[in-house]
Amino acid sequence: MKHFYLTIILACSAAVTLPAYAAMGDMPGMANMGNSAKNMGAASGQMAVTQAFMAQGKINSINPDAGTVNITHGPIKALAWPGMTMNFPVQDKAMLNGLKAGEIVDFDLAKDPAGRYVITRIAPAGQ
Ligand SMILES: [Cu+2]
Repeated sequence: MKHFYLTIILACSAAVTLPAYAAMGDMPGMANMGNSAKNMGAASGQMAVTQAFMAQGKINSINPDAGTVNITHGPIKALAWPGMTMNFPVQDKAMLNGLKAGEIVDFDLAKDPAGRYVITRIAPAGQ
């Protein structure tokens, strides 16, 4: 998991960003439109607040049984992630219905209680 190291760094910076992060809690489920760099570092143990990170990528393959989708995504600035190819679990396997390999998609990520980044929304790009 290439993101593990980065996740640790973000967690360590959570203390200084906590006030801004807490303010975001007034808008549960609201997609974070870009200016989230200073709000990142969603601390584990604060799962009452779910922050979504928007991303775009291309589907390489879909695994309905595992509930995962392999995506080559662009950089996700809010998470300080470079572009890469990786498997993402989806929140609900039904979200994979209708998706196709080769499709360009917009998707939202949120950290689950286990610290994994899970896709909470996925749709063809521009929809
Ligand atoms: Cu990635």
